[in-house]
This record gives sequence, structure tokens and C-alpha cells, in this order.
Amino acid sequence: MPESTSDLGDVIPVPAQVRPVPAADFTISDSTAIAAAPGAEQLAVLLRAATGHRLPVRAGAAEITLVIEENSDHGDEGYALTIAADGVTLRAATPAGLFWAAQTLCQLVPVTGSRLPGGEIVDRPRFGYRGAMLDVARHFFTVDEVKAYIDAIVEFKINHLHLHLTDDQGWRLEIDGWPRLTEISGGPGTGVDGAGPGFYTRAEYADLVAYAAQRFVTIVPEIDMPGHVNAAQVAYGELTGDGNPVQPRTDQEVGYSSLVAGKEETYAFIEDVLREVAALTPGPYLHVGGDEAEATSADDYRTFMARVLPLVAKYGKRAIGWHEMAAVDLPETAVPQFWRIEEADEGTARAAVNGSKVIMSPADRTYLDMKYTQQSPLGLDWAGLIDVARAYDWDPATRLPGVGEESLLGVEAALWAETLRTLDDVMTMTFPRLPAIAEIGWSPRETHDWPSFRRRLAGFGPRWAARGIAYHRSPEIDWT
Ligand code: TNX
Repeated sequence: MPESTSDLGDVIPVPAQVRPVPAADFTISDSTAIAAAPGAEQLAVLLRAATGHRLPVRAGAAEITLVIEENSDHGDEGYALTIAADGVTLRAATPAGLFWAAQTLCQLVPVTGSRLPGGEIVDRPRFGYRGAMLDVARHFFTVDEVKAYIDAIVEFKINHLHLHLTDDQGWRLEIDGWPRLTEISGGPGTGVDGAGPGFYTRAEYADLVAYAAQRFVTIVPEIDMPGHVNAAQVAYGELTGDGNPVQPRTDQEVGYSSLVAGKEETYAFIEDVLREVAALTPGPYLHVGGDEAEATSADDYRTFMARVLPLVAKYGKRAIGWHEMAAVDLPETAVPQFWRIEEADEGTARAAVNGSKVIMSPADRTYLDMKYTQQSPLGLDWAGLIDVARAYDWDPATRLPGVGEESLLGVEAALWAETLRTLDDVMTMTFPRLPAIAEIGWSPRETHDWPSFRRRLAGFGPRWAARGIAYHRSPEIDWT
């Protein structure tokens, strides 16, 4: 096969359809321009990072064209990308589709050189929800660090960023009327080992949400409850059983804290928090945690969720919760997120039968905080070791009995931060495993192929290196 024909499909996630036309290569040069249109400036910025050339955006005809085709069958995020000898065309029904087309185009630019392989790609995602989760509670990451993370994940068409904003060791979002949450529990000495202080003001959070939205990423804020609340109970004594604040904790234990289901103060607090977070977050989801509530009785858990789930709806949002939430009767709109390593889960299956959509995050495949190998300096290993092949080699539609393709909202890879301290730590655990989860979430089931993925992935090492993104040089990949 001539080199250019195989190159056209060298994209992660692999596109749904690839039709190479080997004679139709296009070379980006100093005289290449982009035709003025919505999305053109953003494409120029992306291509500058990929090629080093700042292509001009000009009115009238130009070699690179973006076209919105409103009555097409590209869907919400699909696109067509045509590369021919005389130019490149990106087509989609939506700006998001054009943005994903632009990401594909940038991946086709060689690390050195500027020849694009000729042909046509027609592509659309398998699932509408393709998420990454970052734990900013166990260790706080700044707005700039999270923006760098967003830039790195959109390359793989990840379209949701779930922020785990609160936990036992810290509270990271300013809430009007409850200032001690962040003054105390976002202050010095918070986070695991006291090493991760910080919080987002409401303005900073809004800025992050807007930055994500410009890149077609929906922020999913998580306020974990009724467990994982020690940081809130440090700040406000009325949230504890005896009315006295508790001591701060910076260890890695889980399952010891709980809000009090039988106290009205609890719901006054939760309503204030949910109302504010909903107002600051344009996306459709609020994540209410619900995991590892080992210090909450089963009865109290039901009482609590029966009060909280309607509040989420009251403020116009859909609830996502870790799958323990499915122990209660859920409204159809609620989304359980499966995170365990067991082969089956009765609650999640029942929720699916009742019409809920499910997010798949099985810890033994998608937890980016698991060590790659026993030698990995960062990470935990309670869900096993996860090398790149293990992150890639599974199918979300057959993972849980009773939860098939039609019951899935999508997939999400979670990065918990107990052992992380720097942005390099974050990137090292994320890359190259997140691209595996991204391909599972975007590409058709029948395209999944480890030898192909492994070969395509090798090309990303130099790209990450050039952009200063730390990654784990897994020995499974023949890095170029
Ligand atoms: C389990 S996953 C947790 C987190 C920990 C994580 C560490 C989940 C819903 N709860 O509290 O950070 O394991 O891997």
C-alpha cells in the first residue's frame, strides 16, 4: 500500500469510514489560506499548533473551507473531511462537528512536514457522552492546569469533563452564603497529605466552563454526597449529627463521613449548593456522587436521595450519580455511573430496564489512577494494574448483564488524585490510556483492533513531547 493511503486512517479515535485517494494529497504551504466562516479562526489556531504556520483567514475562496450543512445526516457531532489536491473541506451539521473534523485534520498533519493524505473521512461518534474525570478535591489543580488538560483531551474528541469538586479532604468551589467551605476546606493544609490547597472562585469556575464550552466540552460538576463530606463538616458544624464541626482529614480513607438524612439543615445546605452550581453550569448534568456512603444507613440513604434528586430537577438539571445511587428508585432522567470491578450490578441493570441511561467507568479498565505496572511511581492498585492493552481491550456494551448498547449514555475515564501532585503527574496517568477509552467511546465497535490502535498510538509520542505533555512510555508501544 502506498504510504499516503494508510496514513488517512491514522487517527485516534479511528474514524467510522475512511476512503483514501492516494493521488489526491494536499500540501499546506505559506500560500494556504482558510475561507472566513464560523470556526475558521479556531481552526487557524489549531493548525498553527500542528504545523507551525499561521494560516490567514480570508474572505472569499481559499484552499481550506468549513461548511455547516444544516439538513445533513452528520448528526450532532459527526462530520465529513475531504482532502484533495486543490484543497481541504470540512463539513458538519453543527459547530461541534466542525471542531471534531478540525481535530482529525490536525492529527493528519505529520509531526515534521505538511503533506496531508488525500481522500475522504466520514465520521460520527458511537456514544454522545465521552468523558474524563479529574479529582480536584484530593489535590487541587488550578484553572490554567485544567485548561491545559482540556486542550490535551479534546484532541481525542472527549466532550465531557467531570470535575470531582468536593470530598473528605477538600471543598474546591466557592458557594455564596457558605464562605467557610472554601476559606477553611479550600485553604492551606487541605488535600491528601495537606499538599493540595486551593479552590475556584465563582468567576474562575465560570471562566473554566466557558473555556471548555468553546472547545465543545461540557463541564459536569460533582458535589459528592451523602458520604465524602468531611471537608463540609469541618467548615459547618450544623452539618454533623451533634452540631459540632469535625477535625480536618488529609488521609486517604473513604466511607467514614455522612451528611445527616434526618436534619433539615442538611437539605437547606444542599439546596443552596445545588442551586448555585446549577446556575453556574450551563450543561445539562449535576453529579451528586452517592458513592461509598458506608457511614449512612440504607434507610437514610434512600431518605436522602429522595430529597436530593428532586432538587436537581428543580434547578433544571439531570442527576448523574455513582451507581450506588441506583439502590433507590430513580427517575428515568437520572444517570448511574458504574465504577466497580464486579461482573454484574443489580441496581444499574434495574435502572437500565426502567429507562435510565448509564455511563460506564469500570475501575479495572477506565481508572486512570491505577498503576500501569507494579513499578509505576504514581497511582493506586486496588482495581488491578491497567496497561494500555487492558484500557483498550473491552466493550462497554457487554460489560454488565442487562446494560446493553441502547442503555449506554457513554463512557468516562476517571482520574483520582490521591497520589498526584503536579500537572505532569496528571498527564502521565492520562496518556496514553485516555486515547484508548476515547476510541472505545467514539469509534464503531467493529473497528476495534489492538494491533491497529497500538500502531496509531505510537505516532503520538513525539506530538506530546513537542507540546510539553508528559506521558507514560508504555513498553507495549513501539514509540517512534
Ligand atoms: C474509589 S470511584 C472512589 C474514590 C477514590 C478511588 C481511588 C469512587 C466512586 N470512589 O473515592 O478516590 O476509588 O481509586
